[in-house]
Amino acid sequence: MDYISKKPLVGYNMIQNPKRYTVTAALIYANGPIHIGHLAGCYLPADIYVRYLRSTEKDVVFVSGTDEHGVPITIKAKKEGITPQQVVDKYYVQIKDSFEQFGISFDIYSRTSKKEHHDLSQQFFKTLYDKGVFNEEVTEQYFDEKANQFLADRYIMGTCPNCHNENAYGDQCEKCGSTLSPTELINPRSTLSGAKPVMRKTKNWYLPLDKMQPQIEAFVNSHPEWKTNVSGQCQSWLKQGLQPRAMTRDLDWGVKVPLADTDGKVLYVWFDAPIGYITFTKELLTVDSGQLAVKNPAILRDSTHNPQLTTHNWEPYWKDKETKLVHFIGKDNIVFHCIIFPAMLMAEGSYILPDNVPANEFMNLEGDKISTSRNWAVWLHEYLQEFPGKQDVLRYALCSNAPETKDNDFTWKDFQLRNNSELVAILGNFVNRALVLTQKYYDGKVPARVHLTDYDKQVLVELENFPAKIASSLELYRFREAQAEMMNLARLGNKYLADTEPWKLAKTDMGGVGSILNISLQITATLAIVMEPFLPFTAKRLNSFLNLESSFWSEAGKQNLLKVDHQLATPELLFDKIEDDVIEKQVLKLAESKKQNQLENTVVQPQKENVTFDDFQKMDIRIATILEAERVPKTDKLLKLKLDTGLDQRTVVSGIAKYYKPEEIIGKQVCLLANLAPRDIKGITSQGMILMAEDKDGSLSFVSPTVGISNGGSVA
Ligand code: B3M
Ligand code: ZN
Repeated sequence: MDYISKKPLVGYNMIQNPKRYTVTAALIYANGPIHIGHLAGCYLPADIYVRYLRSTEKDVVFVSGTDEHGVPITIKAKKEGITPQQVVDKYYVQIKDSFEQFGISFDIYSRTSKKEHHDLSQQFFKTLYDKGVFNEEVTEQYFDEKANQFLADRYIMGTCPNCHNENAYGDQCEKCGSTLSPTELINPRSTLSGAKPVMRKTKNWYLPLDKMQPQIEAFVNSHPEWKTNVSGQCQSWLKQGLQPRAMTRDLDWGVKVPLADTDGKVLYVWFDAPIGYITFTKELLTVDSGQLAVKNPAILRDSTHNPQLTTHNWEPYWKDKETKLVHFIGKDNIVFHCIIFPAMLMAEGSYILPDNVPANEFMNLEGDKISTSRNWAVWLHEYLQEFPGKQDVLRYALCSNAPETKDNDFTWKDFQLRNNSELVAILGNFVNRALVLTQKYYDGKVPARVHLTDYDKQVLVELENFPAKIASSLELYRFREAQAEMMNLARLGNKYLADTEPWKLAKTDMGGVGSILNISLQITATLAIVMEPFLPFTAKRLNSFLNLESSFWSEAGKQNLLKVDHQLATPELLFDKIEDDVIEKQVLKLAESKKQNQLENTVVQPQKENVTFDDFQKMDIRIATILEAERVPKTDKLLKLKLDTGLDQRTVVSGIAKYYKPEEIIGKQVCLLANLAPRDIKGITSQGMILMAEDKDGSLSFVSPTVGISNGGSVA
């Protein structure tokens, strides 16, 4: 295995002054719409980071797309009764649209079902195969005889050997987070037919992670700067000892294995998906009708200066050691991006390895894990309909609470508070006061700084320091901290206006007013730059109020970002208050969804033990009519009923008060278990029991004859 020994064991350390950046965001499965958890966990931090890099004029490509292979897609297709291709076509469009609407500014958003991607993945596989990297092994795998199919990954479920969760998948236990292989499951069952699978022989190709462990360990250990949640997971994997992992599967949906006699076999989805990052970069930077689609000014500048662009332009982004490769993902994808994909890249030999993998933990919703199957989520496409134009509010609330170091919780109350007490009361309020006062006293023209107090000078110094503070948090992937610092700049402005009260000073010292407003406007102009990564839509509006083209980060903090006499446009409010009823509606919607789900998931009670006919015969069930009904005092469940049973008139206490009002049920015919031994209930002797039908949610309804029957008629 000389491809292993030739590699140096050190030398992967963090890149200091990268020439360019390749930033990727996880390729989400195209099997459903996306929700706030996706945004908070991966796409929002990635977008903030990339927008910041573009603002600092870095050469960066931002690459993502949908993962259109793997069992999650075929399972969805089966569930919806459509083909896998129809599933991915439908969700690709919806997912792409949601990202666009939220301003996630990918340079390319592509899909793994494209031919170019199949070609590159096959070529990658073939290179490893030709180098002799894989172990070719015939093993026994689970096979579903009913469905006539091997059971890879999510086609098989069983009990997790680590935490005993009975619903662990063949590739992963979602409860304890451990990664599994199907043969480790206790009591395996097929998710296709429910059948107990049998073992059948099949050939697959394994990546020998065990043999590569020293090299992978050296790579991981050369990155002590990685986030602790990321290094923690890597170390625990390495400690357990890496195992060879099959890079092929017996399935018919995916990238075909590029070897002879491999019908019915495809590449493992976690083999082809990360290669998608490379394919999409290639697609982006391949000149098509002379135009590059990138959003980055640095790359665009190069491309206009260099009309000789060739199809090899993508290569530096994946092959030059001075490129910083950063993968944004959620925590469930850590092992694939920190161990398995790097191992593939090492074995291939011509690519760079990730410099950082700033994975987030999970975002919960109102104290409960977000779940697609339980419909416990805030869906982005629904949010857009219900809060049109408020994308930045959600971006802000999610970033404020981003699960950067531990799982965190999104609540609608917090969302409202972030909007009303921060965006409206601090940022919006400051900007609005600065702009409106300038309209009022100076017809919207930037006034000069005439004379400066010590306070004014101090504020200018603080202003100058802000961009670097925000930038250093961003460089360390601390997005919450960075955004909070941005808000502190607005706080500084707010306090400055409150302390200096230019509206009062206007009566005595217009020179002072000019200085204060000039400084406030310089703060506002810096805000427009430093808020852009977090609040891109708001930054755009603010620039239009300031009558400015957007500026680069290097301009931020400067004292004369706005020149004296520069004409401002008429301002509007940046944010507006979100009222209680709007929030209540959302909370109610979630409660509804929970209720619905509980209903759907209530299982029908299993059948009781058998009884003999004689046992049944012992029960004397009669038709009776309710003559009187009243509530039993001091209880909320019980009604005291007087019944005509045909045999006698008697009293029965029944727990139906939640479902029936006394006056509604007089005259109603019911079934009575007449020979139940009398019991004392709340001091009343109850002679028998009324038969009730119970629904899934516990609600009760009488079991009554459909036509009138004489009282005392027996039920058998
Ligand atoms: N599709 C898992 C997911 O959607 C997987 C990510 C691939 S990233 C290369 O969470
Ligand atoms: Zn488990």
